[in-house]
Amino acid sequence: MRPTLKLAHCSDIHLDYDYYGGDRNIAKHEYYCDLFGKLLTDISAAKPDVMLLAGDLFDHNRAADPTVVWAMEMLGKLDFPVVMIPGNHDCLVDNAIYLRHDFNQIANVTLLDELHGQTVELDQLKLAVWGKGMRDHTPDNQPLDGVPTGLNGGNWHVGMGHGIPVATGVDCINSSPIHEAQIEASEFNYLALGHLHAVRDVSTANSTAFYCGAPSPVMDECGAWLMTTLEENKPTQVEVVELDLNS
Ligand SMILES: [Mn+2]
Repeated sequence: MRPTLKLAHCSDIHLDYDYYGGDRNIAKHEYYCDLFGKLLTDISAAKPDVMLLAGDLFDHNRAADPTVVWAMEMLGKLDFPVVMIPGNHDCLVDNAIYLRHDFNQIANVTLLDELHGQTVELDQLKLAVWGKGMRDHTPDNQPLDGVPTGLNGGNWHVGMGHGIPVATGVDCINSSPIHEAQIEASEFNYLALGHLHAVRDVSTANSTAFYCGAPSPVMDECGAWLMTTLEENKPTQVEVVELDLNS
């Protein structure tokens, strides 16, 4: 019997966003750090068993070292495990953030950064999480290429990916495509996706897969994250949690 698990799924924090210049960069730096703090406060209050961060914690690989160290400290203070993947904005190019700073040195954090994919097993939770690093955000980069098959029934299995959803039959020239057929073929109990800054259900007949949105509201979306519940003999449940930006 696997334990009932609560997965907090978040993504696309974009720390150190700096496309405005001058004083507005300082304001944006503070805004995104505040949002990250608020996100972690809300997630902690909901007492998840694990947090999944599906890419783009940082807006670019130029993120200042003090920002990176601060983010590492914030993650390290959480009293639950964190599993995370790089996104296209914090991808594994030369001198990348994740090459300059070893997130796997944080006791409760696992960064899945192998380019061909890897699985971390959180034994106490009977949870196996698969994901992979991203170096090149190009059409050839397929975040779900190489997902494991033949998954054992003794664990919960979660997959992570960072890229753009592509429906079957649609010609795609986008970088990092996540094809509907790949979602359907995956055997995961839940697929935690990032890259779209909006909540989106991309589940198929046999797979539950969601984009969790981003803490920063875009257009008419709310800042959001997802609380996903895995429970024996029940369908995977996904609850959208809106960030209260005024608290
Ligand atoms: Mn992205």
